[in-house]
Amino acid sequence: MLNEPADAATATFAADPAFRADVLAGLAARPRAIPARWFYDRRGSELFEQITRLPEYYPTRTERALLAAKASEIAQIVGAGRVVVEFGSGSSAKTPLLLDAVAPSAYVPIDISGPFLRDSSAALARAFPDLPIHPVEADFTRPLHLPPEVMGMPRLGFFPGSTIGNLAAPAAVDLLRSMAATLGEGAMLLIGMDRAKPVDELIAAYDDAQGVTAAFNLNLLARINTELGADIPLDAFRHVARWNDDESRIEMHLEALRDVGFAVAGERFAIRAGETIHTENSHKYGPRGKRLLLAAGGWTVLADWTDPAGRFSILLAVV
Ligand code: AVI
Repeated sequence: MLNEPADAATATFAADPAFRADVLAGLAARPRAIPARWFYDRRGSELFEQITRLPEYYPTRTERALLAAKASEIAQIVGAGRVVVEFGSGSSAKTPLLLDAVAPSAYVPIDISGPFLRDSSAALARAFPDLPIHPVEADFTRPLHLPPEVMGMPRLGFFPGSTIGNLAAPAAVDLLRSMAATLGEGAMLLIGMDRAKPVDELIAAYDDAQGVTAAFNLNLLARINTELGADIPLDAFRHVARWNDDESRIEMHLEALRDVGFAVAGERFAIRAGETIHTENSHKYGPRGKRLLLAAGGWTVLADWTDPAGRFSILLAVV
């Protein structure tokens, strides 16, 4: 059933116009696709934190162990006294490991979510009372000015989690170039990149037995309903994770289980049974692909560390 017009109007008015535009354009496109960045409302961020602790989701724990194992090697190359600039810092869960290792002169977490940024900065300030922390609430995908307090200081960018993998190559290259512009001449970048591996391991990581990833994917539809005055029946869709070998990526989709019609912000859509809405790409890299991507983004690789099982890599690069 459609929402009352008054409800729809109120919800539409309060919604982020970029969210509204992406959803309406994405549902009208063929194939239908909505950018993955809209997963992360409060509930979506909570579900993602749960995903990082799932037994099947190897990236977070593998990257953390690798960072801990290579901390002193990283510190040797980076040297002390750089400003650590973390892109999309979120809960800053891996940050203490790096801050302990590289003895930075300051820490600049950048995140689009103000509340998240304030909470994680406060927690880090308690753990590192002598470290100057300058949070920046901003969209890190565009070049931005760092706080005046860190002007002229050498920088180390930190971009863990293989978040780069959520972008197709052209957007990933743009982001790497934008990071180089933000960090400036002589900067270094420490970046996590997930590796290609057997398909069954990948599918398990993106379609876990407890259904947390399914809830994360379906939460996008719940968010559309709440924020855009929509009436999408959630039970008409199921979570699908599939491997796209040509593109070397896991894709997440929401597949219609039956023919379904609904309205979003007053516009009507009809989706046939079996049709999907593509909601996320998570690219997995081979040894050369990682370096090529960084090179295209203006970065020269100085070091490339991989865990013993070959699941995940951390690369250090210089601009
Ligand atoms: C944030 N990003 C790196 C995660 C990934 O693995 O691509 C998002 C995610 N999607 C499903 N599970 C985790």
